Amino acid sequence: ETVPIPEPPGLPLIGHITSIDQTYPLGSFMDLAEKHGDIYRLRLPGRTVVVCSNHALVDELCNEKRFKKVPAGALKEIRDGVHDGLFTAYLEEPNWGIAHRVLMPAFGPISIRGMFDEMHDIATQLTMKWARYGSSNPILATDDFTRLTLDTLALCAMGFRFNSFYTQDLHPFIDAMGDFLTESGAKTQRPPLPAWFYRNQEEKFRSDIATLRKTAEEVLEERKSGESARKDLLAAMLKGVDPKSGVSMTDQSIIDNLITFLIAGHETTSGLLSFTFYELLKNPTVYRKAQEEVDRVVGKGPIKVEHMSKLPYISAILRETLRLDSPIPMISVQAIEDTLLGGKYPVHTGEPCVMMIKKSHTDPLVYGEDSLEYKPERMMDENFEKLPKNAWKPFGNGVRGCIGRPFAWQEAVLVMVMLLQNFNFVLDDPNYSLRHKQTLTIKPNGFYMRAILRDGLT
Ligand code: MNH
Repeated sequence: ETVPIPEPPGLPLIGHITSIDQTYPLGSFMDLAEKHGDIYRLRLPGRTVVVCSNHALVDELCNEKRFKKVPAGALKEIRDGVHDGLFTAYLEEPNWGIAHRVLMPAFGPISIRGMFDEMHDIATQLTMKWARYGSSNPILATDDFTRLTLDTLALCAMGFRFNSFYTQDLHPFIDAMGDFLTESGAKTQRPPLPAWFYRNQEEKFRSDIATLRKTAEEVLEERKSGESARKDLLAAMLKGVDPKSGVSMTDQSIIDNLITFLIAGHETTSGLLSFTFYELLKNPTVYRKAQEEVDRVVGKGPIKVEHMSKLPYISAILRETLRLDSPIPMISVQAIEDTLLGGKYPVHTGEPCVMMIKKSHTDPLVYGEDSLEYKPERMMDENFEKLPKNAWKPFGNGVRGCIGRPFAWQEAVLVMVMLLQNFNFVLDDPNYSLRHKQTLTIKPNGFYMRAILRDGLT
């Protein structure tokens, strides 16, 4: 017995596009789930999408025998700039497998530990800035976290310094990347008018892509022309040989992936840090416990790489933030064959389905009646390990899961520790409550805090 997937009422030709808020599509997807339930289908220009919002359905979509990643929505548009780079490739594209196998060791634990000093370098720039800034000036947290994550990635991945903390205007690459990502998102929300209608946007889009590729190419050429002892991601890509095919990555694929790391890694990690500080400031008991852990484990001395694995409460905090506010709240897959979701809802081959993890992460059947509350205790190792399969998916799924997870984790823990160690934070506006801003990812909007130095800087 099959049941058709519920569809909200839509308009002929343009379908449901008017139901989606162009500046905050996630909000519309969430509202539609409230109204139409844990599974519904939308008709958008040129495509349909099935949105799944509870744990049971997301668990099905995580079955890699039945579903596979499809670069949909903004990810598909980003392909114009970075082609079959890791993040945007179709599984079948040979460059995905080559880059995946060449890069996996470079994102492994040993290699990431080797990046600790450079991560620390950039994190120190942040603590210095906030210390000098003084406690009377409001800090737009997300902006400085974005400087931090971009500079960290560029330095650790390819030995390149954007110096975002030292320059008034951001590096042209950063502006180009921001505009490129915004336009990629905007393209998916526009009515399907003839191309000339959007020609100005298209021209800007092309010129931003050119800026991104030119910068990455310069970094690549400089590395190839000199003798560098660096053991970073760029070195891994230049020297690595795919054990399966015996080939190396092409220059084009290296450029695609250099840009990809910056795209995939900076907003996400910046969002994680921003949301975490918001939650700490809204949950004083959690904040106190976090600071106690840092003071007990690290104390007043400099943080060392050995401390990284000894901060269980900080880890639980980051996990709980990613549960409630995943910077990537929706993940797209497609059915490999015609299939039934939930045993009764037919989905046809190739149809895009969305895991709405922002919703499945608060499924009361998994997380209980208090699933909307911020409680890091539920994410301490002993509880975390007992969660049902696929109940926590902020880093995506299976072979297409996040390759940068150990990188992001080390950076986030390091920065949390250094900030809690050195400062007491307060909300600039005690009445501020969370608003979201959507670009490729989700970050807090208008979240200001103040940083009060505890003693001297460590
Ligand atoms: Mn990351 C894939 C979340 C940090 C590089 N990342 C994914 C996916 C999610 C994700 C979700 C799967 C997307 C999809 O299925 O379409 N990533 C995160 C989060 C953080 C993060 C929440 C930080 C917190 N990611 C990083 C960092 C890097 C990075 C840092 C780079 C250094 N991520 C990637 C790449 C992929 C990816 C590359 C694509 C992997 C693949 O498909 O092979």
